[in-house]
Amino acid sequence: MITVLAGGTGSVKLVRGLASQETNVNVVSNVGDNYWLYGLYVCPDIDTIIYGLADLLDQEKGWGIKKDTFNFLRQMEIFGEETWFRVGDRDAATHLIRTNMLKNGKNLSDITKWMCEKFAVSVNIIPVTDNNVETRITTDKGELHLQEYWVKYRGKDPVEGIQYIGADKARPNPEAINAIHDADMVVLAPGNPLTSIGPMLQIKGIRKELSKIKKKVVAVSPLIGEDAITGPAAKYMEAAGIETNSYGLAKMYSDVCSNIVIDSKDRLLVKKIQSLDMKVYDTKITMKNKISEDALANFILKQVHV
Ligand code: FO1
Repeated sequence: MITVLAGGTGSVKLVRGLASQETNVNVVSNVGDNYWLYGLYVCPDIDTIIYGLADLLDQEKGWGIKKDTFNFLRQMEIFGEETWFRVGDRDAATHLIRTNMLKNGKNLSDITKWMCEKFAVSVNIIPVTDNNVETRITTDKGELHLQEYWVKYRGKDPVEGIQYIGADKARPNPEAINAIHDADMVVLAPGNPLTSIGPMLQIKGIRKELSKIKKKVVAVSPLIGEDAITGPAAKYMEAAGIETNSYGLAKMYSDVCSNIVIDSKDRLLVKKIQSLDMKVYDTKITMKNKISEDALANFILKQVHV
């Protein structure tokens, strides 16, 4: 059994690769970038994994449903609402039904299970917590929700700090704890270490459980050289005072993880990372198509010995 801690568009490709080769896959999903929009509860990381596994994901954008229409959003614009967060019509149905179920007393875990059934997704997707955790980015505009920083202001402003509001009090989902505890291998997906994986590591119970079984934990780097393969990971790492390369990542994860997969182009970092008492594996980590998704998943399943 494999458990993947996942968040963001970088994670879905690896989850897809692993799920195509291993039948028993659990995904513990980040909730820090969940966002309330027009009274609807949007859970981008949960939905991206569900859509990705259901073959509905808009691959080009990395979020939302492929070939979705935007009539609902157009109407909101006519009503004078802000429309920078591009929710498609079919996607809006997901948020609407989720919000209704929450109002009727269901928790996010049960709703996510129900949704997986409706989308015929057999991977078990577990929100890391049913409590509210919100990732906020501090800039000279003040403290912004991650979606405001990244989507509304296009991630342009220098980052002064990152906060995880509610993470210290959040109760880890017991199912997430079990999925970590019982797994043969736990994979920290190549998501953004500060805004996708980071919010989950801030939840004490999750961090503690991972540190107990850290020999079984494998991180997959989202960086090659000093740059993230996609997205603003390097920018956030720099703001957090973390060296922006796979060594910085390894150091950041070193209390919860004993194994790391880095890109072969970063082989020169191997010795330095080994000095952190970590096993280092190198291969091609970019996943541009199904072949490379499967190749990386296969490498993790066959070559990484935990
Ligand atoms: N990302 C964008 O860059 N622009 C958008 O308009 C946008 C809308 C959106 C709607 C639903 C959803 O689930 C995700 C959406 N995303 C959008 C992606 C999201 O901002 C982030 O990529 C994730 O939160 C990072 O994990």
